[in-house]
Amino acid sequence: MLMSFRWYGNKLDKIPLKYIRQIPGMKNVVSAIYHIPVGEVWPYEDILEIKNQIEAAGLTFKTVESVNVHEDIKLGLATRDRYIENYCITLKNLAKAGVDVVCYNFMPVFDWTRTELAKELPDGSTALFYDENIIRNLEPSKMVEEMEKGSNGFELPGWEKSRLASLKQSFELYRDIDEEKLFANLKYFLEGIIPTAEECGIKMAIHPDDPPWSVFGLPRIVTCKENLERIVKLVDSPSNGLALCSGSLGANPNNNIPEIFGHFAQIGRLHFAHVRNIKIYEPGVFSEVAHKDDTSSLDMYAIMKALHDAGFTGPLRPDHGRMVWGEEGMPGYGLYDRAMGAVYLYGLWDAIDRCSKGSFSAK
Ligand SMILES: [Mn+2]
Repeated sequence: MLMSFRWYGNKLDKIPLKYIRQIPGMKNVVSAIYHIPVGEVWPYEDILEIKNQIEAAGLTFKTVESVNVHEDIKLGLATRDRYIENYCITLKNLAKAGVDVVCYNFMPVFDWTRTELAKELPDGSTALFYDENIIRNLEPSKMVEEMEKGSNGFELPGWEKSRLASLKQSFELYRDIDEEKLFANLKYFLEGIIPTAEECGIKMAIHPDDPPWSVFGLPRIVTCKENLERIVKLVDSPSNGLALCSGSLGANPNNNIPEIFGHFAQIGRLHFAHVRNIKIYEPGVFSEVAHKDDTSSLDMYAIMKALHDAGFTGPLRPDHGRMVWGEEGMPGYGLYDRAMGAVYLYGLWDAIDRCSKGSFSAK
């Protein structure tokens, strides 16, 4: 397991790399190039620049989240081939800079969705919150406004203005796309990029839909074990893998998270792990919470144990955190609670690892 932390680059992220370096056990940074429009090639020089910054801070840059997939690819439009070609060039440039895992998602129009970005929890901290009852009565454009209002002035990943400019038109384009068509468009995309990924040693990792069900009537397919199994078989290659996210998949209590993580790690298709907790209040209503408290719904120990038992060596990050201790930052991406989460997971891993060896002596 390679303990990792997401960082948005020194223009967008106010957390300095030297602080990230001070989190015990932290080794690797997950980042991306943010100023290139989706669908265009990431220049090698730009990748090298961020890699050099990260390495100068004593950390590695082996993992990218995300190289976003152009909407024309998800829609299966004739223009998709140009964007797939560009995607392949970006993969080659990333590999040349030493990146070996690339995360992406295949959610139509919207990325992750929440109804509140600073829901106050009983201890006074705030966290991201989702209520299906609110979504049901909300216009998508109103949703975008709410997200913008709660963003603390940050441009939220997945909610970039450019992406949401033509919302109405996007919904119209998706009117004829059902889940089967979306699967077919994903297969076409994978057939286009996986040979290049194989060639240059990149492992692709698709992130689950968040939450893992249809939102605003749009199709969503990265939602459950059955669909994940189907996705890794769309192109049967070790380069076609998953970025499993406990908080995303876990919002549906029918998903057995430790079992799903263990299974895909064992068959060599888990390339990236996001491990965080949520509390489900009722079906379709959940809050993000601390990695461990008395009320959380997911068993972090069981997830880490499943990864350890499978010999998982890929990058793992604490994913989102709450806002605590008066910190003001990008919702979900403050320093303090993510650091606490990372250290909790590091501690679990340490204990599991030592127990598995029957040796309790400190190294
Ligand atoms: Mn995630």
